[in-house]
Amino acid sequence: MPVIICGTGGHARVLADSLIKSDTQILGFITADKNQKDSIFGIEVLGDDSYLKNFSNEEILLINGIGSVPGEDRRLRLAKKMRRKGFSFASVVHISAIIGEGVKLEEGVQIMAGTVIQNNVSIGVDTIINTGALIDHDCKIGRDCHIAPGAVFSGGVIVKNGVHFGTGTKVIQNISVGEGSIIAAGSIIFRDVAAHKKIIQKLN
Ligand code: JB3
Repeated sequence: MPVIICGTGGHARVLADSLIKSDTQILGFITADKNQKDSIFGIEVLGDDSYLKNFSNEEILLINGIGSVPGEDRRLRLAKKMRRKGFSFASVVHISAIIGEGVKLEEGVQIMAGTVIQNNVSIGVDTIINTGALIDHDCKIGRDCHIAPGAVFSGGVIVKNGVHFGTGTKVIQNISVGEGSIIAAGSIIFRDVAAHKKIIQKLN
């Protein structure tokens, strides 16, 4: 099915690039940014979310092009609003991603360029595995997580919903991370993290 990308910022452009490379038909972008120019990579910016009234949810899939940033819920709000209207979100997997046997990707997952997802990993709804992240065997990652660029997970890491791992985070094997926690960029995680914790640098 053709797709419409919601958002016109950096995250949306990274997704558009990936979709172009996999020959997905992109009908255009919709955005909340009134100053957005008319096209991106030669693809039309169609207007705001009201443009979707021209489509039934059986004709198109959406791409959630709003990035996930700690403390902001714009991405989640958009996902909820569009699903309430009956739309579904396509998953995006960059052609350069290496995906192992038995990997399970739920609706709306976004796997960026240069990632490696080893065998038997599962990734929940709308989670982003950003550029160059490495997720080793048997990791279970919940929904609405963001694994930022360059993060590295060893095998068997269990991550509940809504967790943010900052750029370059490293997680040793068999660690569990509770719902809604935020792990700052560059952290090294070698003990379990409870729900709703903020981890800066290291756990000692
Ligand atoms: O660090 C990396 C690699 N990526 C970051 C990403 C995960 O998150 C990136 O550096 C940014 O920190 C952030 O990317 P994003 O979301 O592209 O940031 P920003 O430049 O703020 O763009 C947000 C876009 O969402 C804008 O184009 C807004 O107009 C659009 N937007 C916000 N609310 C919306 C809505 N678009 C639609 N269609 N509907 C909305 O409700």
